[in-house]
Amino acid sequence: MSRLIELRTAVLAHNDDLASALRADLLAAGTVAVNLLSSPGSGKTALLERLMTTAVGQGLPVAALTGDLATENDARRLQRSGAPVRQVVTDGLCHLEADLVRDHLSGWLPSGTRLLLVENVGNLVCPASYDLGESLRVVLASVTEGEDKPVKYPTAYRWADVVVLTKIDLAEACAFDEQAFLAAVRDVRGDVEVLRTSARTGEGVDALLARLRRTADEVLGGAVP
Ligand SMILES: Nc1nc2c(ncn2[C@@H]2O[C@H](COP(=O)(O)OP(=O)(O)OP(=O)(O)O)[C@@H](O)[C@H]2O)c(=O)[nH]1
Ligand SMILES: [Mg+2]
Repeated sequence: MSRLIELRTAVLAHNDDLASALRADLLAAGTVAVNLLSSPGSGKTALLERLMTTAVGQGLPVAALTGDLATENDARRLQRSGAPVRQVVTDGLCHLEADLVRDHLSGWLPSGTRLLLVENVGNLVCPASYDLGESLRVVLASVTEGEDKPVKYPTAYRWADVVVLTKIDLAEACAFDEQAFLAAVRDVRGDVEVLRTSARTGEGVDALLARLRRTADEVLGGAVP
């Protein structure tokens, strides 16, 4: 058992080193990466498609990497935004790692990209432990999953910079108790910012994009086009 723990610690430490180097390279190139985590089907791709379509309309240079165990379905959906998108097929791996991200960006990421959106594999457990070189980590939860996910999957929420509640158009139909959800988030992550969105109606998409732009401004130390 202790050998297994040592091995796991070494793997994570190696990933952290690669992620730090990747973050430095991205920032030097004027690119801020955002890592989006959630359980399967929480609405990452649907929200990203709307967000990226809006960003393209505003002239903001965005690009996306999207990770899945199999299929290129999500890349095809995101490409409808008009922005550059690349699928990472993990072949069974339940999360993205920094070297996978680095290798898929190499020779592909268009220069001048300001925001790189990385949709992680749908999973609230493993992705939480892997830094991907991001400057902002966004954890999404949909109203259809119930209110207690933050306390059941605390590791994912503990490292969230922003929490996004998705599918709020369905909240009433699901009898979703938003106050209970917010209390669960607070239990794990204090007063982290929580944004409410619906990819169906578009509610909250502008606010999320503004939040990501603000991070890019702050991290890059200058106005984002
Ligand atoms: N009503 C409603 N449905 C949504 C919304 N966002 C996503 N959906 C639906 O929820 C389902 C899953 O959405 P996806 O965007 O594929 O979720 P995902 O998190 O990317 O899923 P994985 O990549 O498989 O982890 C799809 O049927 C979407 O149409 C929303 O805001 N409102
Ligand atoms: Mg998806």
